[in-house]
Amino acid sequence: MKLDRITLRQLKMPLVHFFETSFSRTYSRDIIIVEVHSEGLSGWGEITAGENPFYNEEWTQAAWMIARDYVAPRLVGKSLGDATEVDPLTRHIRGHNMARGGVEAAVWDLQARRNGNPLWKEIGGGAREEIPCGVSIGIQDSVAQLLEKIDLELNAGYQRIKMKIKPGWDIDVIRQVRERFPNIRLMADANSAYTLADVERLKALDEFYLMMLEQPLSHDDIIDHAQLQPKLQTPICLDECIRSAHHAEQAIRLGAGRIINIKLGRVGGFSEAIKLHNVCQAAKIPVWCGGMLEAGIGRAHNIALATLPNFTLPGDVSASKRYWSRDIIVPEVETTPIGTIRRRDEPGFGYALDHDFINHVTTRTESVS
Ligand code: OSB
Ligand code: MG
Repeated sequence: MKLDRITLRQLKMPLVHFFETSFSRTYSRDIIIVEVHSEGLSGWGEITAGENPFYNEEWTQAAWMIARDYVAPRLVGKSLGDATEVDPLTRHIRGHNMARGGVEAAVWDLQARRNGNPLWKEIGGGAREEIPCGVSIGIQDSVAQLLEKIDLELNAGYQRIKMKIKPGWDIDVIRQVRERFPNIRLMADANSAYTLADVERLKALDEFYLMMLEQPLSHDDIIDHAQLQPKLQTPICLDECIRSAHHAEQAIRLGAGRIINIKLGRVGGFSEAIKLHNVCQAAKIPVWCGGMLEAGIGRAHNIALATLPNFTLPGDVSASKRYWSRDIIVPEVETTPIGTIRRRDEPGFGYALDHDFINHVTTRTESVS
């Protein structure tokens, strides 16, 4: 696989509804998509960095520069045996996993297309034909709005509800959700909004029998989570603090959580995501696929990833229409009435690109050759 050229495109895409976490509210996304050109074929990836460095240190502008000035130049002109060679070629770039991972995923897509395989087969997935889906529901302006949204998503068939929490939008809100929906699979994601000083408040959540509590403590902490987990009945799920398979090994060894959310970008691409998946599988720690408000390319890559065997819990990968009035792929990602997404059998990530629409929402383009 000779990599001839890498093109970055930045897209401006308004969300159909704002998305609020404990760290910020987003109305519109600035998304970078990556095209890797090779001998007349192209592979596509998406860089999942947010608009601000609040989820992790990455953000669109920085990711653009890292991809253009550090990742792409290390790959362009090289002849690769296969996509596993991308990670070692960019690994000495410290951090910036999303920028590295978006390009890495594009090379996997390219390889799948060259081999005429669906991406899920290329990465060794395919344990299931349909992936189980949940939804992530942001902090709302009122509890009434949250209840209405949950009702809507349950009616659409989604298998579990994740609600975002923060101090002041937690115990009382979850209590009202539980009163209205006593039997649903419910979980909460704090995005690092608490510290060990909040142990009593977090213990109070046990009464709501949540499936899990996601990343309650600092984005870069494992040790405090290990201290918190034995004090809670609710399983802790780690997100932000797991950036590599090695972190997962350490977290599991310390007992910092019982579940891990795997995000392709956060860990730097498919190679590392697969390693992390395997570490968790060996330790009997179930995983699920997280999301970063992706457009269609990132969404499709997540679907492929979630066909690996240990992705046994419903993930945050959901229908395009929950986020976009029009997605950049055709067809859009859709769910079945039982809250699953079917994997696709076309070569590569399995959906067609809507090039006209991509051009329409592109705000800048640069190529490295
Ligand atoms: O913590 O999982 C998170 C979105 C942006 C940043 C962080 C997170 C999220 C989500 C959204 O929960 C999941 C999705 O893409 O549907
Ligand atoms: Mg999370």
